Amino acid sequence: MKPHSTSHILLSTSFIVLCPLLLIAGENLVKNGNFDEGEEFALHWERADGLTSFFENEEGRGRIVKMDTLVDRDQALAWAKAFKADTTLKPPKKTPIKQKSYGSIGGNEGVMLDSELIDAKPGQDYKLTVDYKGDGKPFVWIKGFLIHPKRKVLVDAYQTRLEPGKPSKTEWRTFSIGFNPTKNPRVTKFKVRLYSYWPNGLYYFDNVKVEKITKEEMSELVAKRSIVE
Ligand SMILES: [Ca+2]
Repeated sequence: MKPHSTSHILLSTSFIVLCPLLLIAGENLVKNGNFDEGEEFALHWERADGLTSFFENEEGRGRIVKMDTLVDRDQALAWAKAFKADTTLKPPKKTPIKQKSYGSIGGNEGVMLDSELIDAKPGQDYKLTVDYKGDGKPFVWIKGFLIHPKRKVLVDAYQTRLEPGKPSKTEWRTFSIGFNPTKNPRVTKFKVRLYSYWPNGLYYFDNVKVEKITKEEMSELVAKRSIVE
């Protein structure tokens, strides 16, 4: 029996070693996280409205998301409503507004763009990564949902956010956080929300990634994180 026991131990050891490697090379759970899939607009993302949010191309990156928070609030809200009802409408020309005006969408609701829903695996830790450059610090939210038992609609049940530490106005930098949406065990779905607000200006996003990570990676990310969940 002895040789058998030895090989069993060896197999177990290699299994333990391989597991974290497989997880590091984890697939991106955000569909079309680089925004490059799709013709006129990025597939699997909410539609950019052409006044406050845009899908643009940048050399070497393919498609990216740009947000402009220096848009008159009333105009932005009216357009958001019209665009939601009919996405074939042409975006209006921006109403002029002062750079530091609090009457902007950036000084109020902010501008946002959501990913599709992702299934939350119970107990699983995840890493969110995003490339960012722009005039201010955006938030990249993780919004978790439970399904209302009677009404069968999604209900907010978890949220956390990535806030870039030292973003640059002109150079792309990469930022990450760890998160676990099933900290609230009733959460079954989550999504990513790109969000920018103040100061008024331009905010750029690319390569949004959510991947499964090990407990060890999670501990490292939590230790690095300045914002406590
Ligand atoms: Ca891209």
